[in-house]
Parts: sequence; structure tokens; C-alpha cells
Amino acid sequence: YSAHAAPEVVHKTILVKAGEVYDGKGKTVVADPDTLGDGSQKEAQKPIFKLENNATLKNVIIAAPAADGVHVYGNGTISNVTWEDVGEDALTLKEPGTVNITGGGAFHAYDKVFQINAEGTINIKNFRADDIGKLVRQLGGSTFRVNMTLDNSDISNVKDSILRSDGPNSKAKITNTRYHNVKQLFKGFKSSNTSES
Ligand code: DGU
Ligand code: CA
Ligand code: CA
Ligand code: CA
Repeated sequence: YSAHAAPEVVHKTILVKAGEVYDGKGKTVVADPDTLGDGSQKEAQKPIFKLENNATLKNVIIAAPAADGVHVYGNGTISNVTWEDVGEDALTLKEPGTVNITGGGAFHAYDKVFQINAEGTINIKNFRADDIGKLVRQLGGSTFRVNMTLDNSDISNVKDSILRSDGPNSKAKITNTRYHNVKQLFKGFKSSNTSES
């Protein structure tokens, strides 16, 4: 007997079409390691969810293996999604857009949680993260403009930094957030482009 239903094994990336809402109603999903990826640090794993422009993903727990998590093409809304054990990374912005992440959390990310591979904005609010390398990483070596905000969150055990860029054009702002054992808040930004309060 278990109080929780067995996780749903996802064999093929779930597509959330433009403007649509996927509400997991609290269910737990995992990747099929044979088709999507084993959640290790190997690149080229597939996502469990692919969100088209203006799609919403909500009320889902992503357990291990999490493969390449969630891919967002354009604007996306992520609400009450918890990555219990982040795979290669948790979420990637693949095309320019704004991603709003509210509630939920991310745990046990060997390296990155949110990977930003296109120009845009990532707003994270009411979030928990523990045992991670970095919370947000702008694609290494890229100079497109990324705007990162983190508000009212609780972040612990960070090996590298919370918000990380290499680009002189990107901005980062942290407000009302609690930290425990965090090596650095910001890394790779012009210091005039960061603020914490
Ligand atoms: O070193 O391969 O980590 O989208 C660079 C990495 C990076 C991407 C990124 C991702 O370019 O793979 O997972
Ligand atoms: Ca990667
Ligand atoms: Ca992990
Ligand atoms: Ca990845």
C-alpha cells in the first residue's frame, strides 16, 4: 500500500500547444530513460514537456529520472511545478520569450536548474531550491540580453552561484529571498546590472 499513486512514465515528450494549459493536478511524472534520457549530465536528452509559445504547465511533480526537464519555446507560465531531482537541467528557454515561474521548487541539480539559451526574461517567485550548482544560467559565452528576477524565495546549498551570465547586457535582481550556504549570488554580470534587497 502506498499513499501515492505510482509515477506516470513518460515515453515520448508531452507537447503543450501554443496557448494551452497542461494541469497535472498534482501527479508525479518521470522520464523513460530509454527514450528521453536518464537524467545524468549527458547532453542531448529530450524534455518530458515541450511548451509552445504562451503555454502553461502547472501542478506537476517531476521525479527521477527527469531527463532534460521542460523546454520552453517563447513565453511560458510554470506554476507549482517541483523537480524533485533535476536531470541534466530542469528547464530551458529555447526561443526568445518571457518565462514566469511561480511556486514549486528544484532539488539536487548537479549543475544548472534553469538554462537560458535565448534572449528573454525569467521571473522566479515563491520558489524553493536546494542542493544545486546554479539556479539560472545564461548560455555560456552568449551576449544576448537576459533579464533575471528572483523574488520571495528560499535558496540553499548552492555550489556556484544563484544567477549566472557571461554577458555584459544581462541584468539580475533578487528581492526578499532567504539564503543558506550559497557561494555567490551573482556571477558574470556587470556589477551595475545586479541588485539585491
Ligand atoms: O557547454 O553544452 O547546457 O542547453 C555548453 C553546453 C550548453 C548546453 C546547455 C543546455 O551549450 O548544452 O543543456
Ligand atoms: Ca547542459
Ligand atoms: Ca539530480
Ligand atoms: Ca539541457
